[in-house]
Amino acid sequence: MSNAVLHLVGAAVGEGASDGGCKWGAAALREHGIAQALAATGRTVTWGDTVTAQPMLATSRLNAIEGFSERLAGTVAQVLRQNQQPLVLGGDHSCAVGTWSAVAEHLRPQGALGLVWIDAHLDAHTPDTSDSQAPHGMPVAALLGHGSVGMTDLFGWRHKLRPEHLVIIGARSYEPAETALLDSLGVRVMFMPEVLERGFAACFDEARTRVQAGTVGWGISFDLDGLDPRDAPGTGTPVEQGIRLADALQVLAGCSQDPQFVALELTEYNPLRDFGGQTAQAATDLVCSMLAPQANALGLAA
Ligand SMILES: [Mn+2]
Repeated sequence: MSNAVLHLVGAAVGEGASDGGCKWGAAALREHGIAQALAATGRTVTWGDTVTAQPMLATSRLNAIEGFSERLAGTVAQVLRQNQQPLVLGGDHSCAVGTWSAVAEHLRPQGALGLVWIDAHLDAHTPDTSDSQAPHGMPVAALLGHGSVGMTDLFGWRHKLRPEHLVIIGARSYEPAETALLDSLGVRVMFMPEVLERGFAACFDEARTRVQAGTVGWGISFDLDGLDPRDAPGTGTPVEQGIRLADALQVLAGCSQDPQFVALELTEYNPLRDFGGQTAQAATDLVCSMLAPQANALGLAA
């Protein structure tokens, strides 16, 4: 749906993380000019509502994220009903629950959702396994149907993602409970040593093939901490030795051209940890590369 109107949705949530700085990520990217940069690639861009987490109305941090997820999901579902393409800008990664629950709900009458998850972390904790109890470490588990009902059962149904329709790329910081869950479900995880050995291009190619098999639509949830902190220091939870920005820009260029590409989410931009706008620019370049109407709009190889 590369000709669709690109509809930016801000996800102003930091309550899912221990350091809440990501709450200001979407506003900072907007200020940086991400919408204008996307328009300059030739896309028609509109910026709809920013959905804001409201912890003062909640009984706990988890409860705050549950309420936020429901409201974000409602907003994204409305974008999809208008046949527009959502670009959700986080926000800590707990926003993925709302984003992808809505996409799964939208696709449900036709079939299943496929998802490529690029991240330094596995985000596969549940409230039963998480020491920090930070909800931004839980969205993968929730989308797979594990965790608090308020995160797993949006739109009144569970298992938004089937394990074989998910591939995680770039993981290098995780806990045994997370690998135990993902192993038991059979989720394909490309840990960072594999990415370094095979190259990001080969890994993404395999991931795209896997998430397209048996699904009717797919998307990418890109946690900026999947990138190497040398290229993107301003993230919620940076981890050394990640995917290099230049590789990501080249490999992901034009990926939204695929007719089954439904939505993109970019998360964990923390402007309080950025230096000179380096990470904001990296985020802007990334979304422009992925969403440009032609793969070579930035002079990049297809
Ligand atoms: Mn994440």
